[in-house]
Amino acid sequence: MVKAAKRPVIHVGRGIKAGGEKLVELSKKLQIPLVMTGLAKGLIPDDYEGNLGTSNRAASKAADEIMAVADLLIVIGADFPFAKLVYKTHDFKFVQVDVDEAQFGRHHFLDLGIWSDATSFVEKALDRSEAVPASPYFKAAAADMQNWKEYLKMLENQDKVPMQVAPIYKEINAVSTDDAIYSIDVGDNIINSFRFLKLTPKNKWVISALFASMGSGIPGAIAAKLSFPDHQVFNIAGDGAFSMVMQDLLTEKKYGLGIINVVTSNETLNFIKSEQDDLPIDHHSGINLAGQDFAMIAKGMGVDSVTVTKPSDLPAAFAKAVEVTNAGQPFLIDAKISADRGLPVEELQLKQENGHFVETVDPSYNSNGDQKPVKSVAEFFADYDGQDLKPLPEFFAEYDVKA
Ligand SMILES: Cc1ncc(C[n+]2csc(CCOP(=O)(O)OP(=O)(O)O)c2C)c(N)n1
Ligand SMILES: [Mg+2]
Repeated sequence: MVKAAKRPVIHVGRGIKAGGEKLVELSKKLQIPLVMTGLAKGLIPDDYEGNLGTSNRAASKAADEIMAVADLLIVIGADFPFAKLVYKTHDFKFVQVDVDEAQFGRHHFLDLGIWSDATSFVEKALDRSEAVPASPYFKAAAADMQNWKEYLKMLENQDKVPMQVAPIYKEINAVSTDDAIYSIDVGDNIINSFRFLKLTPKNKWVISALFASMGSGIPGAIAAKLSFPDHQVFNIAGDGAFSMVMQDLLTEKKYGLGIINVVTSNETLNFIKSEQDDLPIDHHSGINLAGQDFAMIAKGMGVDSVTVTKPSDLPAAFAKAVEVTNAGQPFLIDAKISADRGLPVEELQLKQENGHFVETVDPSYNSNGDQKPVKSVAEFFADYDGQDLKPLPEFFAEYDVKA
């Protein structure tokens, strides 16, 4: 099946655990790009050129595009909760490698089921396969991801005021120890942590992946600090999610838990606002939040804190956070950010036309007219400062990949 495929993709889940490096070897050997489920983030090195990131909404552009053109999907050790959206877009052959045979065919019609744990399968596949020459398809996929990475880097270095979220993640990455633990609350921080947070197998992180329960940030961070007192621990939460559980800052204080609390305050339930952007409704509903002074609230509970409104103030704020938390006390950074929508890569669609692929924006995008109407993919990218982003078909043309 691999030999017959023109555009194979491996979709890997957290079943790969300690086998990430081996999977990279297999991906290179067979020239098959990797897409991860969210929970596999960190298990495959971010700097591997064939790692295209995560797919669906909390996603990278390259992963969504490659999934949309795949003609063979090999799912290894994954139980992808958004399979019904992503796997249903078009026909491809479907191979599932799973340690639990009862899961076979759960998310897609099965062409082949392989009953194995992920790493053993990868080891055997390495052993029994022949290397293929460098493929234009793989090169185009890697170039597409490189283009996306450059876009993210540009966003991290933007110094816009009101502040955007990317510079905050840049600073979190900069002060993080190599075994830091992150508790990511539900909302835009899921999308943004998948895009910006640097994770390796040494890091631990907790996220409410399946039920998406807002308010999981502080409890996750408290659990992390109590379980791993010697590790640096972050709680990263939106203002809506943080407000639901902020009374437990007092718990952090009472038990001397050196947690760095980062609140991304945009006065909006922004994750939901973005969904409403694409619904045919006249106006947004129930998404506005009143602004609050989280730094003052924290101080009222005896927790040291700072408010940040511009990127140039981030380094000092995080330096203070590190100093205070290293001394065994919690700290809070109230980062006032804009409620701009992040580039909704899930709106990109690809279809085959006369031997090549055409990329368009889903017609339901911006149904309620809140964003500017877009006539082309280039305009769509430009609305998110992505003037230098290129659609996947351009890379296919560059590397002479036939549909
Ligand atoms: C308990 C709960 N209520 C509602 C939701 C639906 N929901 C998902 S994200 C979100 C908004 C999150 O807003 P905020 O914490 O301010 O983060 P932002 O997206 O603005 O960064 C909502 C209401 C949820 N996931 N969990
Ligand atoms: Mg918010």
